[in-house]
Amino acid sequence: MNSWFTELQTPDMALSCRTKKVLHHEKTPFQELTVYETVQFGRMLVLDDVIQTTVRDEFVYHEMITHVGLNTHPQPRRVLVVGGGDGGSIREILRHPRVERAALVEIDGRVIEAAKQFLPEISCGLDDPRVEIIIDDGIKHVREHRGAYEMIVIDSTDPVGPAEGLFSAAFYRDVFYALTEDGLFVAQTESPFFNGELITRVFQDVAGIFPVARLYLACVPTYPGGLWTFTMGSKKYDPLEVEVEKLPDLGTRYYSPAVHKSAFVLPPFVAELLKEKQGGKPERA
Ligand code: AG3
Repeated sequence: MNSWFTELQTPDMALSCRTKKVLHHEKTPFQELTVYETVQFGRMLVLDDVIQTTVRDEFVYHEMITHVGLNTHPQPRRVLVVGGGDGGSIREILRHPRVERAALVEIDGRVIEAAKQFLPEISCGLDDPRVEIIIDDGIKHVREHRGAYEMIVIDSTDPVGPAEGLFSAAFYRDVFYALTEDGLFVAQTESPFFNGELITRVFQDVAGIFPVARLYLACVPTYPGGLWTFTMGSKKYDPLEVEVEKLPDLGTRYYSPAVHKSAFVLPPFVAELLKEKQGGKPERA
């Protein structure tokens, strides 16, 4: 068998993975959802022909979108994931002994169901008693919950279609108010090679709303360019001031105390995207 799934990562570049099988395919009310069995990366979740996660490399993204923030906040008791219906972020959040409640607000309930059925390694935390699953628009949920969470993880798809609003200044302002007075958020913010303008704009917006704004990196082989960015906005705690030597070992495979620090070391072409805005003062919008 010689079938390939190809994601057109930009109009001029593609990533192809050889597939053994289509395990599942459906049109949900929101998108087209496919689960492939691939040769290189194991099972792979694809939404509207865009790779969301694979069993072999998901640990990088899910560890890095959660543990950096969870270890920056001293008491992350209530954590919200916006998007992330596959459950990978929730699984990582539950590793933290201080977390009492992990809420997931996902617009497309079918993603959760498909992940439970076909990606058990990733979705395994979703049945934990600390987890609350809310099928709703994340933008609306965040707007309607004030001071409710110590940490919010924005585990979105690319900034097109339904996820576009999750990259807007108005949404980051709502996130600010949905957080406790010392809360912080982390959002996935795409590739520094192909989404430089977006990264600059998001960083500017976040630095205008939050006293602390930081960008960090991780390497995700199945995402465009391989190098991926995360943006953190924090009301009080600075991830660069964490005493990493004191952090417990949670058995993570990409994240570690040393990686917590090194992820913020930016190559000049990435630092250039932020210019003087890194750590920017709160000039509230
Ligand atoms: N969120 C999607 C990241 C963006 C991937 N982009 C791409 N392949 N063009 C991941 C969801 C995992 N919980």
